[in-house]
Amino acid sequence: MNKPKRYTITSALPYTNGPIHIGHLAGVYVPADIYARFLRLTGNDVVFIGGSDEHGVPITIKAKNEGVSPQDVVDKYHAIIKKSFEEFGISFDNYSRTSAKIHHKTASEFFKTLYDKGEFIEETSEQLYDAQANQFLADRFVTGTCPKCGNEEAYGDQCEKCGTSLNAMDLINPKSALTGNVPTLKETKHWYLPLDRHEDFLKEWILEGHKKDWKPNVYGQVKSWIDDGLRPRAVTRDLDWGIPVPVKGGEGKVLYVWFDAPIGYISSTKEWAARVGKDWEPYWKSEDTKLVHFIGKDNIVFHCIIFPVMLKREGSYILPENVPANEFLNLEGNKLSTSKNWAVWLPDYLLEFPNQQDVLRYALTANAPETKDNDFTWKDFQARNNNELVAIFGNFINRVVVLTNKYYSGVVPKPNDLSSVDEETLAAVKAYPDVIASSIERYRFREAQQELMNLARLGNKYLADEEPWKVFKVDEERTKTIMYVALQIASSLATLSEPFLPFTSAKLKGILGLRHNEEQSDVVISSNKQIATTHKDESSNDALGWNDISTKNIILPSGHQIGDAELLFSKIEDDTIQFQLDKLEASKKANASTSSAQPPQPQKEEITFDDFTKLDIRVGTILEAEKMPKAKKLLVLKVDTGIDVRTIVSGIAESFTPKEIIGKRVTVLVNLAPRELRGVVSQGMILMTENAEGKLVFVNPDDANVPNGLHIS
Ligand code: B3M
Ligand code: ZN
Repeated sequence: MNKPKRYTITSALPYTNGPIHIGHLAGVYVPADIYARFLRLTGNDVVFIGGSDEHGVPITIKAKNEGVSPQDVVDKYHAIIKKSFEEFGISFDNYSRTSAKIHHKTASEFFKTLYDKGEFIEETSEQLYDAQANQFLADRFVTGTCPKCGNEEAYGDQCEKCGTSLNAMDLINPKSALTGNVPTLKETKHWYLPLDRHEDFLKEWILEGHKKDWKPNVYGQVKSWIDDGLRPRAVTRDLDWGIPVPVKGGEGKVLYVWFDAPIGYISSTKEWAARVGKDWEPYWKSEDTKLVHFIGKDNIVFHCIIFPVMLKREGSYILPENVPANEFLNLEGNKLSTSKNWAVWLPDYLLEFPNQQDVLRYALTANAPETKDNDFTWKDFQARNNNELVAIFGNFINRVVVLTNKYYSGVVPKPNDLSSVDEETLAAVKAYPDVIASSIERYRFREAQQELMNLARLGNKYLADEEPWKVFKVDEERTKTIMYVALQIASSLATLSEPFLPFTSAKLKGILGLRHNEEQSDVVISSNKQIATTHKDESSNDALGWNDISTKNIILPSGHQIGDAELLFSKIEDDTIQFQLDKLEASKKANASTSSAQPPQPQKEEITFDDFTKLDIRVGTILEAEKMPKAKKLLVLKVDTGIDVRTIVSGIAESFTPKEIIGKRVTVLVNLAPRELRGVVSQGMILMTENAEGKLVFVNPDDANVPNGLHIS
């Protein structure tokens, strides 16, 4: 086994403009967590860093759309994201946020250091401007055609289709994302990081130094950018949300979000170190620390080119040892999309699948987009659970625990002479820690998890071949040996599953009466309920470590008392899966109708709760309907409101015949002041909206044809 090392593991800081979904989990957080847990279990000094990315245009746009301040947006989503990570068992040592004071200070000082060293170019030039919105257009404020691949929806800082990093001025046919206007040009001053000056460094460090150990997808992207020639990159923006530019002439400007966000890893490390009483500097500045960034493929340029150049030019930092970026995860054949609600959201999953964190972790790792884009389907999720976790892992453990309780009241029996099959089986078990470790160390988490399942398969096969339930009837002594061997496999699984299935591992250790090393995991079990806690740093004594599985002669000694059987996994039924598929189908319908309808009208002026309670809205039934004489649009209705039967004149005659609406259930505003229309007093109003074709319909949100956001009038 390798000598223990110091590791700084970072995971991309999610933008706080929405909750976490399975794409984030599969691409970044699950692999990073497996890696961090594994390294802790193998005795390394690990800090696993996370935090929220709270600056940048996506936040500002979200705030504008919701009519709230950017601070409101980040507060809301930071809390949601942080909580869902905790519940999902992502074992961050620290989860910070880029609006934190310590981050503003760290990022500001970093900029200042580079500025003082003359690392920036200061330049005034014409930039895209939206005169109507009174706003310079960079990053996601502007879209246009990518000059490299022709994608018409490229952003001002990056084309998500081909991954190219762009400057807003590079876009062909740029369009303001705020107003849809064609931008004009206006002069402004910015500071640029001259990446072109650092090509030699990047070539030597990555193209020569990391050709072998970086993933081909990462290496390939980086190589193609360097081969294309790098250009200076603006690191400041004309925005009012972000970290103020801390130098003269920077008034009213902020740091580019991709300048400050990666520094967030450093600030979060500082926050952690201060909390646990450690020195943060070795984790970022000592040559014997391994720095590893877990990210999605759209973040490669920032982590492999821009941030390393910043670190290098600052002068006192180490560079990443690896950046194992993943490709993208799709959902049921379509690209994940926050705006189209085409996603499986983590907070929803946690509510709808209580105590089943490990099932999602397992399915995402089994299908991880490590080398190419991959697809998540609910059917696959169900199959992974039912055919693998339940049928292989769970089944093996259950048989071992049930039989041990049945034959020996839960006491591990004393083995007799081992047969050659026993010897081979135990030798095979001992090989697993190294096999799995070797995959994890090469960032092949799918392969590693498959090996873990192979260990469970080995256990199942051993039981199926040795048939202790039959042997018990004829040879009790031999049965003891078989059960002893099977129990060794079960305890190995309890330990080796920890990085992948932390909740299951903790539960299984509980069942087997194994000590759960809290330093190695942050999951505790209390009376069947699974809770994620922040892990403690006090080490405990006799918990089984990763390497003990290969080095210890006896993993679970004879005489040791185990607990009662408890199911580790349960079958997921078809209707559970159908419910999820129906939810996605509903998103699809909502999208189809929203895109064909007019864009939603802006929200009206805010009202107080008291204003709202003044409205008396009831459900009613139309009892009678007839045309108002000489009025094309009006119908005279008799409506049962539950309080009374009243007359309401409604302007819906062009959309409905009287006949088709008799008996219809409707929503009625009953306390609207009576109005006389052509001599008939109307006592209330039926609430209506328009469907995708612009036809008037009754308010009935179950009607899939009614898009969200339409005015009720
Ligand atoms: N917030 C981008 C993203 O969520 C960005 C990552 C920052 S890592 C320093 O895709
Ligand atoms: Zn492109």
